[in-house]
Amino acid sequence: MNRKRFLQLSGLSGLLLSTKAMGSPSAGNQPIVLSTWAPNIKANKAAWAVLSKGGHALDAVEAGVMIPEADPTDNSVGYGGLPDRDGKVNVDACIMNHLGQCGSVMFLEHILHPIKVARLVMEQTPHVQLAGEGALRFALSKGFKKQNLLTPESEKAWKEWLKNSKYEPNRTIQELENRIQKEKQEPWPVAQLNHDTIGMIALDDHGNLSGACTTSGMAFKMNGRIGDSPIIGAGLFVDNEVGAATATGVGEEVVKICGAHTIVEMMRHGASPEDACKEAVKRIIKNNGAKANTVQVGFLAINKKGEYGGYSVMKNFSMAVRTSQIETSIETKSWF
Ligand code: SD4
Repeated sequence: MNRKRFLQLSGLSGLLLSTKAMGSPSAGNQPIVLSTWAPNIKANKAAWAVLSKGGHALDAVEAGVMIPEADPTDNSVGYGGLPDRDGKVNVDACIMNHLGQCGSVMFLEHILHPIKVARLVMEQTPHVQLAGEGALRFALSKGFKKQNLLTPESEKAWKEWLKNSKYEPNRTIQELENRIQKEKQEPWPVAQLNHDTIGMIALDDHGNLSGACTTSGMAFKMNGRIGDSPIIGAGLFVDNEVGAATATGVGEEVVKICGAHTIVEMMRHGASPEDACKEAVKRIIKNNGAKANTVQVGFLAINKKGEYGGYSVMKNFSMAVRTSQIETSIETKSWF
């Protein structure tokens, strides 16, 4: 099932365990997990299995994002991800814990769970980032097996794309709306989907925050292109004194404003999670002038108290939330 379709259905299937408004705190040190995009209710479930037993946020986010990484119907993360313009699926991922430790892999091929490799970079190397061939060699040395991440459906979508070979990550609101309508009628992968990375942030009942972000990147990107998702401070940032933030969308725009770090710093100075995300969105709007209403970027944040929020440039961005009281998805506010 494609993501936008799921989003429409998830409004029906979201479980409201009690009435809670977006942005309300989880009580005390009540755990919470927040993910980009409604379909990631499924990923939250895996994270919640860890958090609800008193487990650590780091283990929760790792377990959570492994769900879309292994899902062949998720065309923007891991296995089944749409390839670059050379037909190669290469993935980016990063992870960050409550101690400020972090690890990332980028431009990595053939590995089903890049998030696990990113965690090993954090835990078992003196480095923060490994890329390409070196990242692959490191993964293989740790026992990961090479795997073909290109599914027949993704290959078909790529061949379809080659007919025009137009790289168009930006869309007007009307084009986005049309795409959603089209997806209702035609099964994936007829439409070219984008912007569906999973960024997941969590607070555990020890009061610690962690986050993870994983993606196959923008569909039909140039070979070698790296987005925001594996960049600490862009696609993900965690400061255990303050909060955590993550991003999805056109990575170049997120990198230009150090998105996740900017949001955490806003929260440090007193902004609510939603307002901090909105401020980051405003910077993207400013950078893009008249084109701003074609650039989709969505941000999510949690603060140390468990308050959460999100904001996006254009509408149709959603977050999946799980606490002891709610399991649902919420469309965030947007600029346009
Ligand atoms: C990137 N931010 O590589 C990612 C793209 C994305 O769903 O969010 N795709 O720029």
